Amino acid sequence: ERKVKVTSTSDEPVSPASLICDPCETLGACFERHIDKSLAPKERDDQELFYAFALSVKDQMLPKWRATRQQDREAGNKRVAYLSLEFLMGRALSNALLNLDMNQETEQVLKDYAVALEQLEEQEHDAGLGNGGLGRLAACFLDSCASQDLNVTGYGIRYEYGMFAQKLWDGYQVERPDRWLRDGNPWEVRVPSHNVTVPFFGHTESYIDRDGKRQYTWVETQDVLAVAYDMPVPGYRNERINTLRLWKSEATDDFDLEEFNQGDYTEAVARKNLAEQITMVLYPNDASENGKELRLRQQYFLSSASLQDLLNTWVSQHGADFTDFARQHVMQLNDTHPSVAIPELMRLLMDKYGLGWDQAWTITSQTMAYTNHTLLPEALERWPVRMFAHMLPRLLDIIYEINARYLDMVAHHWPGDGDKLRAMSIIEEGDEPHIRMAYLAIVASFSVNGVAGLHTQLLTSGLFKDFYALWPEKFNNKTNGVTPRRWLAQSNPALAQLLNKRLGEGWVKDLSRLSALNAFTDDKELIKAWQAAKQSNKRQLAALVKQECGVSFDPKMMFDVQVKRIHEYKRQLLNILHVIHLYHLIQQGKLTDITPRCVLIGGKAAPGYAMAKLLIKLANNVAHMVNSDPLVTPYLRFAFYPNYNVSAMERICPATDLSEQISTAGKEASGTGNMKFMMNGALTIGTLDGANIEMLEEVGEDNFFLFGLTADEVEALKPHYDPQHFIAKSQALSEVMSLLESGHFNLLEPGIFDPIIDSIRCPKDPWMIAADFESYRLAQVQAAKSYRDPHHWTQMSIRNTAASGRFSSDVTIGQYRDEIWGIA
Ligand code: GPU
Repeated sequence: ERKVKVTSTSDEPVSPASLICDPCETLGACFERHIDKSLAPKERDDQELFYAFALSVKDQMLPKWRATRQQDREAGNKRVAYLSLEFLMGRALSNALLNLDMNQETEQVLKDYAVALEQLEEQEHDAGLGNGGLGRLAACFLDSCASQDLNVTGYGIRYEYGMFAQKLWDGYQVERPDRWLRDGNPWEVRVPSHNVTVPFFGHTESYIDRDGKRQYTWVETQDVLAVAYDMPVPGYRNERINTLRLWKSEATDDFDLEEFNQGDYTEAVARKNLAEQITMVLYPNDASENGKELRLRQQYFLSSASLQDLLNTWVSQHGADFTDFARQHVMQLNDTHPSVAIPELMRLLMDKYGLGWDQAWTITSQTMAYTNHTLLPEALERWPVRMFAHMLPRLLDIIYEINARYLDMVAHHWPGDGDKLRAMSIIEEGDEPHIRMAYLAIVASFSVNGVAGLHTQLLTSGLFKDFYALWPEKFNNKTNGVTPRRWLAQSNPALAQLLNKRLGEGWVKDLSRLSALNAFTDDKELIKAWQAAKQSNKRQLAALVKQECGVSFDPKMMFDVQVKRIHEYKRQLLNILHVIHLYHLIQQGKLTDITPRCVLIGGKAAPGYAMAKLLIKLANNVAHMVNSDPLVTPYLRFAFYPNYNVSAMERICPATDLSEQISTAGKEASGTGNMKFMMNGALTIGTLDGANIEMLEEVGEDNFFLFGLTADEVEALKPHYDPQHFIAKSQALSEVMSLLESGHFNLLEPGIFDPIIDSIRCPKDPWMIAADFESYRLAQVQAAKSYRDPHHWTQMSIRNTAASGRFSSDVTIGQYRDEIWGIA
């Protein structure tokens, strides 16, 4: 008898009883059972084998998952909810096997089925529920929280369509839908017992209660059902399985009751779509808001469902006594995207549980913590008051009340200063008044953090200066990090084995141990092994680039890589101009400073971002010219990697020699790709921006190719920036501009790159491409020169890995834990 009947409390993840395995059942037996019982009776393809295998791995997690829940409940530990519109998880299988230490067992099991693990891994769809850095940070944080045995739950949205798939047509990006759930998701567990309903529209009414107090209700709402889907988040070899709870929107049974009552049954059922649309698709905008109503619906849906879930759990254990609630909870807001949680918590506490304003405000302002991820004005969320009034009328009342009380305080601090009041108000007045969500988040949070030293400094001295004057104690820095499990142990087995041999396995949990490598930088054997690992990774990437881009990369050449979202501030253009410059030099036979290199650029453009899309086209056209000139290809090859995503990065970062982190100083809040490359022994060519500054601090200037204006210099130059001056001064840039302007890269498509050319020549160019070109070129000359000394290059590579310990998300999460969350 191997099936165990499970009696579970409503808080536990359950699978259909027939699929629950005996906690003692081996992985192999479990796999056999799933092949037998969970798949349709027919020939098995790799996709189905993957599915059955993933189900088996999940089954192995279920007992631990339950135990974790029970333990947290019984211990009465403080709960942290990480609220985020994005969780860019990528694939789960290899990560689960690593964290659960099941790789050896897996190998044994799969032997019997004559299938290689890599073959199964390739079948898994990336969970692309995020755009870029912000979403991937949330995923790295979940791994670190579980690995450090912290009671942290991720709350997000179960988008049916994740980040779009990028295809290239004639060098242009085209978007294809990402139906990542089409073949089923073996990891998720639907938890109907946690359903909640989320209200929309309707209006507010007030009444006088029995005690003579005025109370408010939100009536005639259209309710949407939020259904919980849980994904397991296994800690690294520590028995903890945390939860990522993703909400799916569904129609309630009495959705459009009116229509049902009028007898139009089929029409009414079809209209369920309106409710189900909410979680249909991820908005593919990175660091820019687009003000769409559906997006606000998503934000409110996530915020309300998650808070109701937390409150339900609390009430089921403590009744409606909220005295200790704030001591027991923190809600970390991943940017302002879920900041509507602030008025929603006020509403639930007051309207549903009958608390007074003061008690509700104390609880709210003691539990909310806000992380800011950008200074770019186009990314700061502002919602039209009109939209709120229509969709979330009760929340608008509450926001007005929060603002009124807060502005009293501002008036007290700056007496008689009407401009200050206007500037700091949560409501931006004008023809179309807006709600400034960042201001709301600051006012209501006990902690406001930036994501790198420079970023936090710029927040407190610029964007949020007035707020810093009012509440200096709220502001703090938490420099980002990345998880060494996925980004080193899992994605770079060649290097990981080398590290294990030299340092033992402790580095996986304590990345600071990598600094011990510094003692071996003269060790010939290590250097040889280090080079061999990199070469082997480069051979694998070369095969992938050949397959995906049709371009042959030679592993003996330097691999120079820039992968990230396409954005003007990240300056892929600077990189492309440099490629054009090298191409031009080579064609002229000026080979003295040339080191053979393969340049790779990858990244998605927001579908509405014309300039970003044009940059992709430029990269592809330049790549075509470079790769089709046999005089050039011995020295230079250039490819654009399509559909860059988490799984692609797992293969790219271990094989990179030179990492491009070249944003205009002051614009990249932190960067996290920069850290993944560093960990994997790439050298960075970069500006003094975001976390680059801290990376440089750790590794030293001798092991980093620094260039460009500082953030202060960028600001100082702004009023009198004259690109023509910089172009005239640089022969290299002049020649690059001439070549571009001659139409050399778009002979059959005259004029298409004019917007790019104009942007470089425009005195208003906020990204100051021309100003930094010469300094960038010289840093590239240095990098090229260094690469020609493989011994020294490898020493620098080792020093980069050795210095990367500070950028483990374990370190970052340790700081969140101690300095914001206050959890053990
Ligand atoms: N970031 Br805002 C995003 O990826 N998306 C966003 O919508 C916003 C910020 C990024 C920052 O650009 C990047 O510098 C940072 O490392 C990352 O968030 C995580 O903090």
